[in-house]
Amino acid sequence: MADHDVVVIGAGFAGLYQLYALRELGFDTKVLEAAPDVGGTWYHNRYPGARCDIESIEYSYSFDPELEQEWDWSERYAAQPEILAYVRHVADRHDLRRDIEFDTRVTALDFDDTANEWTVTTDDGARRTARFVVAATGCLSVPLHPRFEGEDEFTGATYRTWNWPHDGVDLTGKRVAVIGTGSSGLQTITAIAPDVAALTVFQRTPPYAVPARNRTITDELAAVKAHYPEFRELSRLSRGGAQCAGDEPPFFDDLAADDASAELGRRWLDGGLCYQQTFRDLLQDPVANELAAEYVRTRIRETVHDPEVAEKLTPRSYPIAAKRMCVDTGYYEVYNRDNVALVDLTEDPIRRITARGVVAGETEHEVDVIVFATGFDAMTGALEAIDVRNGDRTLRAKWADGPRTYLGLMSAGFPNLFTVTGPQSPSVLSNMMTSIEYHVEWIASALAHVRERGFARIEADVDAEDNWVNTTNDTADLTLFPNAASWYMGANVPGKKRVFLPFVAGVGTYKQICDGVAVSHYHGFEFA
Ligand code: FAD
Ligand code: N01
Repeated sequence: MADHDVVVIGAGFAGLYQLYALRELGFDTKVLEAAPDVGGTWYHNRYPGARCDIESIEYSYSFDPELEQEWDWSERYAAQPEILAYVRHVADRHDLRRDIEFDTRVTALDFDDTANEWTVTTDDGARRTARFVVAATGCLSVPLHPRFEGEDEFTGATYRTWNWPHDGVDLTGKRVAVIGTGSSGLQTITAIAPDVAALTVFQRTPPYAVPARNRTITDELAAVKAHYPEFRELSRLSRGGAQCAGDEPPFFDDLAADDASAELGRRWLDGGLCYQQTFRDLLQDPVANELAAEYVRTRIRETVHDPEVAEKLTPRSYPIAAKRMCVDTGYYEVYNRDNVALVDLTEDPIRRITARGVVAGETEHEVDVIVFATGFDAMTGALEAIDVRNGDRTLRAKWADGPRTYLGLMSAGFPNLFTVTGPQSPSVLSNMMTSIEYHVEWIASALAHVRERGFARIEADVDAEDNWVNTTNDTADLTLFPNAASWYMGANVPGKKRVFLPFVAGVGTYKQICDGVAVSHYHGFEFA
């Protein structure tokens, strides 16, 4: 008899809700979490300026209608402390901590093909068994830290956005370098620029950033609360798991040239990631994409006073939104400050770090502090960090040429192991809360089905998986996503196979497929 019905790995938004959902169904569930507390992303990423870029009204749980009514988000995009407070509140409200073991990292999962159970090994050497395992390990939970020559010689302080000191850091009057200009870098740069003595930004690829137009949302929130269930249902059926001003975007070719520009202007003024949904085919039609990209480039030129700096900040080498777009509050304006300098690493690559600072090209930039905002081994990193085995088979070997899953939920050959927002599901291309809740509920229903029928195992069928892998790759190939060296493609991790990782056809479509699979007796899954 296994120690637990289910072991869930991770106590971020996904793991917490999975625990709640399985507990409701009477499964004996244990959550193992490497960190000392709940929150996942929002526990770890405490850098200055950290906040969500999906609107808080949408980036929140829907499973608890009373919580939905009681919780008041202060801003359109809540800051990290508020989101962490929310996660903690949910954990307390549902007494979730009693089934969570903190400071406990899962290092290995071993499947016993005869007993149909997993042995879960943790970093303290303990082992426990579970009939099922749910990996809620996060898509952006394994930080990437490229090693720069000489890093250990640096005599100043170094910080990483993904594990910023909990008591904060006083950067007042310091000379600071920030390496990396993705979402984490942008938020950090914008937040610290007014306080530091000098800020040097090391940029390898300029991002496309759209204004957040953050604001307090008392009235908006009240209006949504009046019909939250209907609001959530629309999000679940939408493409991105969140709504964009409630309308269906037009196809680019259906618009006259002036109307297309006007639409971009409207989205720009609304602010936020809906900009990338100005045209339904913005990521399929290169002409539409270029128009949307050029619109942003023009805004950069208008905002940044020094034309040379503006040019360096202007993204040209990849389609807009093919890398994750950034949502900013005054990012480009930062470069009009006298205390901010931009180093373009395509002209002057980082050669080494010295005792005094960062050498890029021929110049040594002397600083007191270096902030690394260099990203994550996304989507597969956390799963592949665990030694997952079934006899001679390992997940790492199976995924060496890219992940292979059925629906992003299971991988053939590894029965009774589910992933929440796994590769080949919409996950990072969506409002993650919508995708997390959908997966958690789907997995809970599947486990209830297994139990009701008296089965001991559920496993993805190889043919179904092959079809799904082909579908996800083929649909991605119809888009402009593969034209960017992005973390969606695994391109930011040296040696990682370049394969487009998420399912591109949208949350609503994906839900219809997975709902259909479930009602057709879990077509494509084998039970024993
Ligand atoms: P996580 O929050 O990553 O939690 C996974 C947990 O698993 C972590 O606590 C980790 O410690 C634990 N874990 C991993 N491996 C192991 C192991 N082997 N053993 C034990 N524990 C383990 N998404 C959006 O949709 N909107 C946003 O605005 C948004 N903003 C973001 C901002 C930042 C700074 C980052 C980094 C990501 C953001 N994301 C956003 C994505 C975000 O990761 C998800 O929205 C969401 O928080 C993921 O929740 P999760 O529970 O799936 O994973
Ligand atoms: O990471 P990133 P992130 N030398 O990979 C650069 C979510 N998120 O943590 O683009 C020099 O985007 C790298 O350069 P390049 C969101 O989904 C959301 O910022 O690879 N530079 C890039 O500029 C996001 O997409 C929010 O050429 C190096 C940067 O480091 C995801 O998390 C906030 C380098 C990494 O950017 C990841 O964002 C934060 C090197 N060796 C995160 N290696 C919100 O706003 C890497 N870089 C909600």
